[in-house]
Amino acid sequence: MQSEYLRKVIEETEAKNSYEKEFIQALKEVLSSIEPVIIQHEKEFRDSALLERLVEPERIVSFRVPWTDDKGQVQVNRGYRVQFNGAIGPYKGGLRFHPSVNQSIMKFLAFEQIFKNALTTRPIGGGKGGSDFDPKGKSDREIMSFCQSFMNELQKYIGHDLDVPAGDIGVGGREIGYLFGQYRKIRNTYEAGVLTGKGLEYGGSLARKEATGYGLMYFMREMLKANNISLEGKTAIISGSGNVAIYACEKAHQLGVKVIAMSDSTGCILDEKGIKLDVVKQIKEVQRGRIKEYLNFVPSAVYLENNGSIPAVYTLKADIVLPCATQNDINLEAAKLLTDKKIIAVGEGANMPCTNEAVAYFLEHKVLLAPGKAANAGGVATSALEMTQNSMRDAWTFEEVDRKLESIMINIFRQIQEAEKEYNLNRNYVAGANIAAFKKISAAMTAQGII
Ligand code: NDP
Ligand code: 2IT
Repeated sequence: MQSEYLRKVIEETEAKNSYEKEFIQALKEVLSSIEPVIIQHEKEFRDSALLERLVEPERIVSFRVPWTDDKGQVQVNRGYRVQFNGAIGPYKGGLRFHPSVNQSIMKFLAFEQIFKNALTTRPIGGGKGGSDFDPKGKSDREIMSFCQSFMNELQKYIGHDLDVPAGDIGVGGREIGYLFGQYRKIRNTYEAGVLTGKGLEYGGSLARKEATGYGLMYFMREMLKANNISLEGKTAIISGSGNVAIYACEKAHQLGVKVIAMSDSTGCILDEKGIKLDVVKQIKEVQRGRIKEYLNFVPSAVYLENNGSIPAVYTLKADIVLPCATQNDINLEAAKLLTDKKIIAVGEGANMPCTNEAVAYFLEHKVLLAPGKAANAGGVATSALEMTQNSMRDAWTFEEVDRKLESIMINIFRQIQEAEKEYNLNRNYVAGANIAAFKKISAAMTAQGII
């Protein structure tokens, strides 16, 4: 590393947050790749402590969430909201309900979100929240009870011009409904734009549910096109079978890609004839079951249980790999295995699904890598479109929202290409995305003074 200033900021931030490994991982990936811009503006950034301010969240709240289960037993979880950077607009980012949630995971997600949101070109800053609550196996009544208690506290910190949460792992339409209802009851006002991912009956946007997965495939099409490769006729494997995975699969099929495998945290299904998505939707969206149940509908498919350090889905062979589950799903070992199988491209539907070592390996071996903060930005971009519709008290058609989403994804790829050209990045789209986003964020922060 050439920049003394950059090295110092990374070292000091790491020392100060040494117990937050996911946050440090995200920080290092971003900061190391924006060095060419830092070098150009080193004195200005150093004098205004721009990087020191960038790595310190504007605000973090952590709170107690007591709720009562169906047996009458009181349970206590921990809730979070990280409001990382509001220079470009109200804090915006999802809520994650998963037992693994802790402050490090919240901070890495919120940090990534600042850059992702900048790339969308919509006026939204970066935030994230959630809880270590585990929705698996809970009744609807328990989910509602938890969501209401969570909102009792969260409502103090959010608002349509302040901070606008949405879904993420474990938070979908059902949870957003309960959260919105409680916010409305407590505030005694119909503030539609305070949450996105709402139901269509009460202010939600058409195509928001589909947006992250669809956007991922629009981005992949652009990236491959720039490398003279067509998506059509390719095969793909997808990790995960939640919101992002399902709609990535749907758009992949529409674009002529055959998806042969999907997974959940216990294992994957392989269907060489092409995944039957209506079956996956029935299992995951209606029954809230396990991916293994696919075999009850399609007996010719194969189920592979996870065992060992690589999720089973990554031991399969395909042209395109779409990690749409969770962070650090692809480690170096998995990256080597996939590269040996001659994959063409990886599209990060999830946030930080590849370890930094895996990213470096893919880049070194010329696997085209679509970084999450660009490739999965379609979800939050469409959330911003939902906010716009809420402000206008209007509702656009599916086609209108989808068209806007597509042009946002094309524009994100263009911004990355411009950075690629300007800084000679040679198809390193990870660096391209980080640089394009950082230029915008640093300009907004500089313009607003030292705050
Ligand atoms: P869902 O809760 O709908 O689905 C998550 C999927 O990932 C499930 O199939 C889940 O399996 C699987 N999974 C596997 N391992 C894990 C693990 N260790 N922890 C959590 N989940 C695991 O979430 P989404 O589809 O909304 O989110 C998937 C990813 O995409 C996340 O990284 C999220 O941050 C990112 N993302 C989401 C956006 C959105 O709009 N929803 C936008 C941009 C990014 P199981 O059921 O077995 O837990
Ligand atoms: O990671 C993400 O971008 C999301 N979970 C979506 C956030 C949003 O506000 O729609």
